[in-house]
Amino acid sequence: MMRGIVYKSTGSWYVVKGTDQAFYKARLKGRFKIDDITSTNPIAVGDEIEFEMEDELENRVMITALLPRRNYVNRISPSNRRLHHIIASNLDQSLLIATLKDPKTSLGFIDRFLVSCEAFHIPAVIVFNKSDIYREKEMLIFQERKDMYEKIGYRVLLTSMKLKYGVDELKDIMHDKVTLLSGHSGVGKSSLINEILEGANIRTNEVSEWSGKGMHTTTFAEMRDLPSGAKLIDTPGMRELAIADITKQELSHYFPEMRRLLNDCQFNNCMHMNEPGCAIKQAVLDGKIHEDRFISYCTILDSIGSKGW
Ligand SMILES: Nc1nc2c(ncn2[C@@H]2O[C@H](COP(=O)(O)OP(=O)(O)OP(=O)(O)O)[C@@H](O)[C@H]2O)c(=O)[nH]1
Ligand SMILES: [Mg+2]
Ligand SMILES: [Zn+2]
Repeated sequence: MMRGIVYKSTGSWYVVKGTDQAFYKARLKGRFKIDDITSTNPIAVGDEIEFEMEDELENRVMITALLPRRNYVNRISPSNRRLHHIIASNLDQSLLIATLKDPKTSLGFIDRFLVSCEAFHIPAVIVFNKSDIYREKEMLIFQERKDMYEKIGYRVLLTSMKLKYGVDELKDIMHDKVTLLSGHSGVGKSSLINEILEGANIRTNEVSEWSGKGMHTTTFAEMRDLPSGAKLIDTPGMRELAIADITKQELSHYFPEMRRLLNDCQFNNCMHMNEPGCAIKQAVLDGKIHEDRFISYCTILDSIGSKGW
């Protein structure tokens, strides 16, 4: 029996790196026990696993057990809303790669992402990439967003993979850590890894003209080692991020600027909509909570069904 970490998962086969530092192509043992039947994938990138040699000549192995996960991020499966898909596990932080142009990342998407990270207790950093194509208008929006998010405790970066701007700061942030890269298709996640990991040569693609959203170039999540010992996980771009497993009641706990004020609401089950004596709504009126963040809160609240989603 050997131990290792999953570096790539296609759903039907896997790449694992053993503690011997060698890479193996792996599949799941036939009767692999799945405890969590609401997940579409029993094994995800970042998982620590046990495996056995299956074919020594071809370096093929069989995954026999999954070790407990420290944490994970998931999203609702696009094909079945009752199931969720585990994107990656055992993470130290999550970088949201956003863009203000070609394609445009909406504020709503950023806020949903931040809520997910808060719910999973994974620190989040927001990176605005493609600064080289921002004009005055976009730079003003960037400055506004940076102020808004920094005020509530998130780190915000401006980068350009084309001009290699901000790369050192990124390397600094990633040092020693397991970092997940997320964001829409075409924002530059794979370009970022290519830039940080010279010679990585991950396929990237022009953002398609017709949709403005980009064609998916990366199709499966994949982990890469950095010389510093850090690990970076590239993921396929996501168009939509669902909030999995969060109830209406707990949503405001995942907005840091609201969390601080929750005890001041008159009702302890206040959802900050029409209740009297609501400290959150007062803070919005006083300009202490940004209106746009409150709008995101309302939109997400509305999208959560009575069962959590
Ligand atoms: N102008 C400009 N273009 C960039 C920058 N970063 C990436 N690009 C371009 O944006 C396009 C998409 O980049 P990718 O790295 O493939 O994007 P991705 O996020 O990995 O996309 P998916 O794999 O589909 O999720 C490519 O044509 C890149 O060359 C940047 O900082 N500035
Ligand atoms: Mg990619
Ligand atoms: Zn309230």
